[in-house]
Amino acid sequence: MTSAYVLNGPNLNLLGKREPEIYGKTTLADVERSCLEVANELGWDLEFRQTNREGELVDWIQEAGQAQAAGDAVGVVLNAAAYTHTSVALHDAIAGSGARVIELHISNVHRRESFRHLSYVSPVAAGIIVGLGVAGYPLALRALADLSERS
Ligand code: CA2
Repeated sequence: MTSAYVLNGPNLNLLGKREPEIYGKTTLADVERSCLEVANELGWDLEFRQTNREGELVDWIQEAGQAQAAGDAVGVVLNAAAYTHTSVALHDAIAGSGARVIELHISNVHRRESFRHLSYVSPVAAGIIVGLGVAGYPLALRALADLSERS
């Protein structure tokens, strides 16, 4: 079955447990459930993962790119969290693997500190969803479906 990857970066394991005024009260397990509903509807397997390690995100993006090239995956919803703003390695992994990536942020990073305004992911992303809360995750999966049908 075709897979969709939802990859989450550092500290997102704390979602719903800390800073609810910024990120809300929904946990990452709740987000996974909402993604599973959409994946089931679209007939996809879901690879929903979180890591605090940059290199692990690089490995997973390469894995997704290879699966996509083999016709076994539609792409990646990527909330790279703080690595968004720092990681040339993630930029290179996306560009080098050819993975179709929707960049996602729960908060509106453009209303926050200026260091969150720069993204190394955006120039190699197919699209970006920012500031819609955790509702952005299922929307991003639907966007992957649209994009993969069009290409
Ligand atoms: O808004 C987003 O989704 C972010 O990617 C979240 C990152 C932040 O560094 C980005 O600028 C924007 C932070 C993820 C940490 O998540 C936490 C959740 C709850 C409590 C503490 C951290």
